[in-house]
Amino acid sequence: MAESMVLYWGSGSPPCWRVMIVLEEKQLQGYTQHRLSFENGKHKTPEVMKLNPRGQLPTFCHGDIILNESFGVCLYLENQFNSQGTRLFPDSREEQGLTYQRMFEVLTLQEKIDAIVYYFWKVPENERCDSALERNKKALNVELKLWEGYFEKLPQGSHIAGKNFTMADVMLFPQLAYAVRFGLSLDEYPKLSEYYTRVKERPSIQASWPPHWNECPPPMDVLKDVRLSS
Ligand SMILES: N[C@@H](CCC(=O)N[C@@H](CS)C(=O)NCC(=O)O)C(=O)O
Repeated sequence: MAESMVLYWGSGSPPCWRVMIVLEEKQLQGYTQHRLSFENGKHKTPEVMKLNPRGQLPTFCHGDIILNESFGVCLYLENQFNSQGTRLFPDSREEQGLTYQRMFEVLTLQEKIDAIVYYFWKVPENERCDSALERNKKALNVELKLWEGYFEKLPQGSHIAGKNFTMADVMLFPQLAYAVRFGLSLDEYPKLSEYYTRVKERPSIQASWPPHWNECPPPMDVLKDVRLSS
């Protein structure tokens, strides 16, 4: 089945990583991969633009079906391969509700991380405003404390929506790892830290770990003092 799948992806992109984790969890290894370089603008080639007019990654094809929103791809794969590999939505009403809630909340976490990382990427040094940056760091600290609080209410060793790994973890883990890559220290968030260390070892995460993270040091550590912002 995976032979009729093609994934265009970029290393280190949390949206691409989500899709790759689901492909691993659903035992859909063997799909065709096109790893493209953002630095060289390979995500804007006519081949990609034809599939995704926004020129963004991931872009995914399954036969003649094209999907280029990471949440859409993940939900499609879970529905199409429901009984294969890991079931990513729990049966119980409570855990299912929590899974939906947390997986979409990750978009808020992503927004708060991006507000800082993209600020450094896009705004030239002489145009940066310290107070805006400090405000964004405080907002990220508040957001991380919220996630820390979610784990405090769960039994030790839980995933974000309960005992098992779910679609909410598929969304959360890459975002957390991305923040760590850009300097976030989890020392002030012990539950998140424990979760990060444990889930990092999961086979689907290891198999899809961004290859260039193993090869190159991070280009910046802009999130290093977020925990001190309160
Ligand atoms: N909503 C999309 C966002 C995808 C996205 O933002 N991809 C980034 C990489 S993380 C990208 O391709 N950026 C290049 C660009 O926007 O030109 C999804 O979740 O799949």
